[in-house]
Amino acid sequence: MPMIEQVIGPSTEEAAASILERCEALARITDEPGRITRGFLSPAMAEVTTLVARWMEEAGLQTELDIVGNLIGTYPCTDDDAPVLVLGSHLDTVSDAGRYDGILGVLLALAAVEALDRAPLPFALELVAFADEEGLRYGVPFLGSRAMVGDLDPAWLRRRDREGVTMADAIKAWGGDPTEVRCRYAGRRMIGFVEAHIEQGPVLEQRGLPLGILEALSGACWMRIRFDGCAGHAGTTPMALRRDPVPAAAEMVLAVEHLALREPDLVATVGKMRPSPGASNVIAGSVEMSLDIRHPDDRCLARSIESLLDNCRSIARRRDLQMHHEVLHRQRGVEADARVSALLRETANAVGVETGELALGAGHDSLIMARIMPMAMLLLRSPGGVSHHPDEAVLPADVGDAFDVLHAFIQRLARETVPDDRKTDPVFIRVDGDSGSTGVDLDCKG
Ligand code: HGY
Ligand code: MN
Ligand code: MN
Repeated sequence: MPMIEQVIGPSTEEAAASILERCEALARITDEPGRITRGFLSPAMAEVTTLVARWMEEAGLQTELDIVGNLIGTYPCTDDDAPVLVLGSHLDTVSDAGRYDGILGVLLALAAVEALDRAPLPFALELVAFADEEGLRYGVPFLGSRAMVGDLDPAWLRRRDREGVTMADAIKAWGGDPTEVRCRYAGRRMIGFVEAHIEQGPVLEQRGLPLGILEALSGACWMRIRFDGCAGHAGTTPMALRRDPVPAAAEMVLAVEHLALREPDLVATVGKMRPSPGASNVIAGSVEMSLDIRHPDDRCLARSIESLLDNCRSIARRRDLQMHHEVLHRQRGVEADARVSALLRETANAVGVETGELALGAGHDSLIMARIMPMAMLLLRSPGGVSHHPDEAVLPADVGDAFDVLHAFIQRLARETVPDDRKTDPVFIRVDGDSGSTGVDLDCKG
């Protein structure tokens, strides 16, 4: 297999400018005029997916959409059993989002692949643009990557969006088949999944670093909690006779804050709260809240969840209310793969880019892809630490650095990936069967 020659691609500045232009082009495509919002299988998602697919094809990739709308660009490779490197991130957004969360990771990877200029690689390379990471439409995250690893909870298919459309019907209406969910990489040999993503926090900026290499991602739990009381007339119902769930919810929100302030590294957020029936002159009959709670250590996360639920039960008893809760998403924390991360770090050093190591509280598709293959993340500095907000930003120079590192990483991997008979390959694993679990390391460097 001819080794990859040094391909003269765009300059770092040209690449960064082109990537940021494309981020702007995608930012103009939204389901909510005036702000950036793209939900699972929405019209805006269809439009950005079509545009990114065109860019992928112009870069020489073969494109396809899987059954939940993930866009996959496959780099030409003649060997069907070649080990696979997967790059990418997500194209969907939260509501009123920034321009870079997810999108920048897809476009950085695309630019790095484009710069290869169709040079042959000794491994297969797939660029994935996930259809849903944020969980905006159905309240549960990572639909794209979960479907890709063959782990989409069938109960989730019955979840309804605000218009009452089930996830299964949304997938069918889009042209997919929700019964077809299976691990895309079963039986394949995997090098790993490498995701470039903005840090979304203040650490790299505080340390004066342009890029970081992920150490670990926090575990998380998304819950729905509901207090049921008794609706009534706001004017005629004496205070002493009320069973009003809204003050109970207020107590619970403060309890969430107190617990997270007390417990180091715990973060907990009530992002949604909806009294029902939701009229100003009606005492609510019930109030439903979201709870997003995260911690790097899973035992501490489990303890914190139980402590909060106990607190909710005692609030409900004291106020003569009913309390119900449903765990929507529960994900243990994950460590980045040491070998792939080392290759990323060494590559950054070799191209003269300083990096730091950091653990993240944000959830990423890497959490899910790590279930079936080695995972590593390249993080970009977030000026002001702002994300999930229109003021989300990146520095063009950092985008240029990330492009250089990703491009050089692919080239370095190509140089180090030699035919199996010499067994000096970087780590490859084979994904076995439907479980999507990983097989035994075929071989790896010391
Ligand atoms: O919620 C998260 O951390 C990610 O942005 N989906
Ligand atoms: Mn996000
Ligand atoms: Mn993201």
